[in-house]
Amino acid sequence: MANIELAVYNLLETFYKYSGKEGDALKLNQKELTALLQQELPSIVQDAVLPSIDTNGDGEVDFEEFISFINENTTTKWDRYVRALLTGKRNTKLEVKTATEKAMAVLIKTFQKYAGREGNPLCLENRELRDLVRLEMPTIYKCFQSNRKGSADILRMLDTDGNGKVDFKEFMSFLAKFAVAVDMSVVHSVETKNS
Ligand SMILES: [Ca+2]
Ligand SMILES: [Ca+2]
Ligand SMILES: [Ca+2]
Repeated sequence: MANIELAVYNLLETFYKYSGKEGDALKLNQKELTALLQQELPSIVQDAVLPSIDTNGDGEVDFEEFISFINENTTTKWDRYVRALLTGKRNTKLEVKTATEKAMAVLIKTFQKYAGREGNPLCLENRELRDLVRLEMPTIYKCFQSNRKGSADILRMLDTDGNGKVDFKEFMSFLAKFAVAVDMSVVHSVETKNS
């Protein structure tokens, strides 16, 4: 499977592995969240408490809240990674001890791989973006194709500040929306069928 899509599926899988342990199977309670953070995200703040992730304040963490937490932390990792690269530090490795850390590293490395081909090495220009979506997110690419949309439409959709290129932050917000859409179509369609 394509890198980016695989990373998104890994994040989904991790979330439901922990949310299914007790109580509401589609949400993480404090205990499940703590277990997930300790076992899957040792490189991220360990004192991340539920209220800071639970943005709708219902006392639990749903997939959408989880993915914005991942989005924020992956962007922080990217900033740190780029700063280290720019200052010529040798130690620019990303932590990849768990499947979740690996998924985050894949997002960073894949973005960097395509962004570095031409123009600004920290942003995806039109052609780079098209290739990334075509090869690493084929499901989205097919969607655009069947709606007769071209690479300019892909760029317009991701480039929220309209400067003609896609930075890591814009890429991650798109990815978070994609992850939530996958969650809706995969997990919640099963839920409706069963009820
Ligand atoms: Ca919540
Ligand atoms: Ca570029
Ligand atoms: Ca932009």
